[in-house]
Amino acid sequence: MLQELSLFRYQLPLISPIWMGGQLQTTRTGLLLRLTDADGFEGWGEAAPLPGFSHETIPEIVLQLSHLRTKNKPNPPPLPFTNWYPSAKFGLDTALANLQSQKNGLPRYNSARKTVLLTMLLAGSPEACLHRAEQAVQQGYKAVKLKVGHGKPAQDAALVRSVAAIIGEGCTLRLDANRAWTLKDALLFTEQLHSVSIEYIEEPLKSTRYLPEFERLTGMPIALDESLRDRTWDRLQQTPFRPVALIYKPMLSARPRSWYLESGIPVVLSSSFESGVGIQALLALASHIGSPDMPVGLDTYNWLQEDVLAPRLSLNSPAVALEEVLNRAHVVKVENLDLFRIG
Ligand code: OSB
Ligand code: MG
Repeated sequence: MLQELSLFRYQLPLISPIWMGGQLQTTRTGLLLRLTDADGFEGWGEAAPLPGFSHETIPEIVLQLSHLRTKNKPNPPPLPFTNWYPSAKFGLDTALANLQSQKNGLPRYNSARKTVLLTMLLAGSPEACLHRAEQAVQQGYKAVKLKVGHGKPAQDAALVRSVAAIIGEGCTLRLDANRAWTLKDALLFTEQLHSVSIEYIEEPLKSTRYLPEFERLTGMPIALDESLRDRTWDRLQQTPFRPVALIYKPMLSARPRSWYLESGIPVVLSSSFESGVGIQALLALASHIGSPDMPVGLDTYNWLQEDVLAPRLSLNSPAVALEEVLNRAHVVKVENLDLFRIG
């Protein structure tokens, strides 16, 4: 029997300000959910809508979750909504999974897997990106992801060539343009790449209707991220266009996990600046879905200057050991959180 649902609000400083939702954010704010059962077991989850990407807000999630008056309800509680906000659903599902694993003493990750591979995110100034790329090679990363679309297409292409020269053959290069370019700019960019090998580029175009043409003209492998969250995908399905990967961010996506897994297209699980609680849930999920040699994108964690967990998770290596990051040594620092509401 579930005894209690407590909601806590956290606010964590970022290591440097980031543009989100048209604003320069210096902190990340979210909700933590704590489910407690009659035997005193706890399960933690995180619901943290991302400004500029999520459609829901924290007060809306609180309202939705407040319908779960959990006292003396069966476990799991009946879910009164069919239209869960993605972040609320992620928080609740993962809190329940965490509670279940605390109760039965079994890990919530797939114990047939020892590690999960991570990508390194290259962002910031070109110098910073090049420096990080060197670190990625030294540390043995299998994939890096570079943000493009900020400078002129030719400058971006030059940076991509430099990064590619640094990382060499053993590490793949993923790009993300976050819909920055017109078709013309995207073509200018690709022309200047010369023969650099790219694993894929996420969302190259402002106007997604030209994705099939861009793919046809350049042969560049394309991954979809934002386009899965609006109506673009429905239109693209009527074309010969085929993405090589789908970026799956459970905190932001209204699509069920089964939709991604049944698409027949490789899925790349990614984070959305979650705290350690959400990242632990994503790592557990990563061990259950997808192939063991597909690196996942959880590097946003390293953009947080502080965490709700102590000790912090160590996500600074190309392969993270599941038993090291998903164990009881990492506890939520409840005293640093604002209690929002108890249901
Ligand atoms: O642009 O893919 C993005 C995180 C939050 C919002 C948008 C994005 C991201 C990431 C996640 O880049 C990290 C990753 O994919 O490696
Ligand atoms: Mg993206």
